[in-house]
Amino acid sequence: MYIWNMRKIKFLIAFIFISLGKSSFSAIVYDTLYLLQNSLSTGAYTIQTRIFASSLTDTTNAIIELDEGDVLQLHVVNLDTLEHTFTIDGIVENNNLLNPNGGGDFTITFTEKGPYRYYSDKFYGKSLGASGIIMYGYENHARFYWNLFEQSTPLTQDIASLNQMSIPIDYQPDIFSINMKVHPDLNFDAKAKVTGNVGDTIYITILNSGNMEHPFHFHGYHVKILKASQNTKYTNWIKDSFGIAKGEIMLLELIPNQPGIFPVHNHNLITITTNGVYPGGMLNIIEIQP
Ligand SMILES: [Cu+2]
Repeated sequence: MYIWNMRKIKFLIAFIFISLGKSSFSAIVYDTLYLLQNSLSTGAYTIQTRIFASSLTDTTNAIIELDEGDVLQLHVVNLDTLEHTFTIDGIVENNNLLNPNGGGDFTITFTEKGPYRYYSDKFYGKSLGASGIIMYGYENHARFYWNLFEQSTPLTQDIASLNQMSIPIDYQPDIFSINMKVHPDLNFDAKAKVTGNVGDTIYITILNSGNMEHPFHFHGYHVKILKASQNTKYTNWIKDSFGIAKGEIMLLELIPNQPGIFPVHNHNLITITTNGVYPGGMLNIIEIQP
C-alpha cells in the first residue's frame, strides 16, 4: 500500500513537470500572409507569379518556422483580384476560401514534426506559384528550404487572364527558380544556401511548387530522405539523386562527412539555365566548414 502511494506521488510529480515543460516550450505563434500578384524576371523572360508573402514588399512565398508544440494562429489577406484558398492537405481543407480583398483566420495545430505545404488550390493560384512551406519542429538544428518553381512567360499571362485552365501538353517553361530566385542570386539566400560544419545534423526541405517533376542531384554528400509526401517508397533511403513529384514536399537529413563547396542541381539540364545559358536556374550550393 505504501509503495503504491509513493508510485502515485511520483507519477503526479512527473505529470506536473511534463505539464510545466510543455507550457514553457509551446506558444501560440501569430503570423500574417499576404497573397500578392508578383512577377519574376531574368532579363529575357518575365513570369507572372502569385505568392503568399510575409510583407507587401516580399517577392517569394513565406517560410514559417515553428518549434515543436507551437500552435500557429495565421491571418491570411488576399490582395489578388480572384478568389483563392489557403489549403494544407489533411489539415486545412474546409472553410478556407479567401475572397478578393478579403481573407481568413486559421488556428493550425500540427501533431507530427516535419515540413508542410500550404497553397492556393485554385489552378490560377498554385500554377502561378502560390505555394510555400511551414516547418514544424527540428528547431535545434539548422533548417534550409528549397521551394522549386518554374513557368513560361506567355503561359503565365494566359493563366492570369483566365484564358488557360490547365498546363498544356507542350509546356515549355523558361524560368527555373528556387525560392523565386535563380543561380547565382541563390548564393545570397541564407534559407537556400546550405552552410554548416562536418558532423552537423542539417535538415533540408524541398517543395516542388512547379508544374513538372524535378530530379535533383547532390555532389559531395548523400542525404537521408526522412519524409516524402508522394514518393513514399523513398522513406529512409540514403541517396544522392531522386525525383520530386509535382506538389511533393520532402524532408532530407544531411550529416556532412567532409568539408568543401559542392553544387546541388536539378538533373534536367534545361532547368539549370537562365535565359537559356548555363549556369543558372535551379543550381544551389552546399558549403561545409571543417
Ligand atoms: Cu550532378
